[in-house]
Amino acid sequence: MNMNKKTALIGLTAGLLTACSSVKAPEPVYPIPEKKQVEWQKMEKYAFVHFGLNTFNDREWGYGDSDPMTFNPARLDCEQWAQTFVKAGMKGVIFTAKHHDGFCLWPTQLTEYCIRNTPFRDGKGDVVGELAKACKKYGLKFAVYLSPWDRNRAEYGSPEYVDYFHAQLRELMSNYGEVFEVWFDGANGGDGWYGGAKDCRTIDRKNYYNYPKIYEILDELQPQAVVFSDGGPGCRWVGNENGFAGATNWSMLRKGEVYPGYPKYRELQYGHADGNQWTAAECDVSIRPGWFYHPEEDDKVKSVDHLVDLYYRSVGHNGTLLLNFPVDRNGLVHPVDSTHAVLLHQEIEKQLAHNLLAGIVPEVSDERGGDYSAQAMTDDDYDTYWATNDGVVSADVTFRLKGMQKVNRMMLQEYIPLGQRVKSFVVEYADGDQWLPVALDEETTTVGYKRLLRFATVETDQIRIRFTDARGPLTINNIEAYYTDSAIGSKQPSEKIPNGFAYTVAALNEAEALKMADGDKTTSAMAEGDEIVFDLGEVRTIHAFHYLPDQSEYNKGLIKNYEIAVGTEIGNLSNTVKAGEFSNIQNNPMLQSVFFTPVEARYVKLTRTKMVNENENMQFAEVVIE
Ligand SMILES: [Ca+2]
Ligand SMILES: [Ca+2]
Repeated sequence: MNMNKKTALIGLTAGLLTACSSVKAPEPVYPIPEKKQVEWQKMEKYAFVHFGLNTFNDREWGYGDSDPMTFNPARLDCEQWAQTFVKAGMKGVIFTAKHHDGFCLWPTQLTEYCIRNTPFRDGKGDVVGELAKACKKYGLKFAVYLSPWDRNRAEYGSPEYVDYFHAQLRELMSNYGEVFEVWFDGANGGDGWYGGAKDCRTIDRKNYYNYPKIYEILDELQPQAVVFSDGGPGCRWVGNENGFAGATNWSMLRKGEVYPGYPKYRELQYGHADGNQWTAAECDVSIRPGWFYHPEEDDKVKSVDHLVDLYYRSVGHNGTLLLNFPVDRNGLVHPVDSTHAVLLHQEIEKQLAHNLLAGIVPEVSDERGGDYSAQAMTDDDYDTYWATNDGVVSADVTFRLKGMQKVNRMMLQEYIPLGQRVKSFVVEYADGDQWLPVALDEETTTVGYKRLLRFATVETDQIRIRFTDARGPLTINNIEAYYTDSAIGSKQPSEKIPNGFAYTVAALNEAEALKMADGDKTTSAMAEGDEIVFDLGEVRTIHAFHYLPDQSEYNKGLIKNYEIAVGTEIGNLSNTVKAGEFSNIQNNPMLQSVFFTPVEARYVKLTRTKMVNENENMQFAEVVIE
């Protein structure tokens, strides 16, 4: 435990200098990350490369029968990849050494289905080796993806294949220097060529590959590597391939619960609040629609705007961003892809360039003191943090700015080596003599390694963060604030109606209910009584309720105060997830969005506790539950 040693050392040094400043560090709140997991998270964004036989056969998942003779990139240049990634601010790269088709991009001695039997460099090529070398030269970390599923191998499904896979891992881990991560894909078993059998094979996803043995091999050969799989153990899949984590995102999972192909994978966006194993989220996404190169996707590369938004919702949601580049048939990163990736990096650098809080010592409502004082939040040192006293799980942090300033971005970090703690917080700004919350369109619950907030611009001379609940004393190591006039990737409270789950409303006939779910702002549904219950048809994980009031000239049936309760059974809707006021709805009846801690529910009950006009029935132009 390097951490404890270091803490002890700090305590000792302080004790020698002045006896009174030797304040004890807060106890860890378990689970805590291993040191290598903290180092991994600090990488923040790194590249993925999908390249192989699929690239030359226009496939996403090769069946295992593509002819190795088709693999022949004319201008393969791993230095071009590495230079691109460095310019795009990436700290490393993960390469598909073997995808599901079983084809190996290094000269393995364990199968003939590999780069030795291609025309590329007369069968003497080694893409894994070339990339490892280029990474070293350009200061990038290197890692590999090795598919457990193998649609080429005749023995797939039998114990012999597992021996083959372990030997393959051992070979790959022995010859290319240190890797920072090993990526095991959750897609496993199904149709394949399987040595010509062309059949369908299912495996026991939990036990077939003998993962304990795999971890043993990795501990022996690459102890610093973080192991990716759907449920970790090193880091986890985020539950989608769109590149974002939930705004609420715990870096923990309940040990042993999640396995490759876990059916409740959507939970992985949020983690398990009561998890007992540190397994932070990695957000994988391709810069194009597909993971492998397809020429018809040259004009479908994700826009810079889209990529910037994803950055805020991955790195800024306590995850890492793993951005995939489908290397093309020449063996190069396509120029459109590299341009967009570099612009993403430059845009983030620009938006978060001038920290308005640098060096300002905030006022705090509680302080442990000693090394754990308020100035540790703005000293630009990752390893110093402000902490509250034992037993204090809520506190206010108030920054007095240098005069009136525009602000619309914030960064918060808690000191994860001691565990993830913050459960909820509110960001406010001073407006004259009152404090108002900033307007943002996501919940402010967890912080973790890093939380980035985008909100409607405020002009103020004071910013206050109210930490309202935590799993232990607060340990905040960094807070920053910014203003940007760039609209790129800005996700501020929008007029756009989001997409949500389908629902029915028992109290309304079908035609009336449809009016609040037709995406048409001009049609409204009316509901009598004090409450309305939405049935999602099945249990879903939900985190938001959006209400677009009647948009007609008279804005009928405006709800002023509300209560939202949820449940899995119609008879028990007692779990109130949020109650409050739709502020200023009378003057500005725009989309009202209520965000809450993600919860499993089938039924959502909205209760009107106050109407703008008490004699009117509730009206809804649209209701979206997501
Ligand atoms: Ca600090
Ligand atoms: Ca409508």
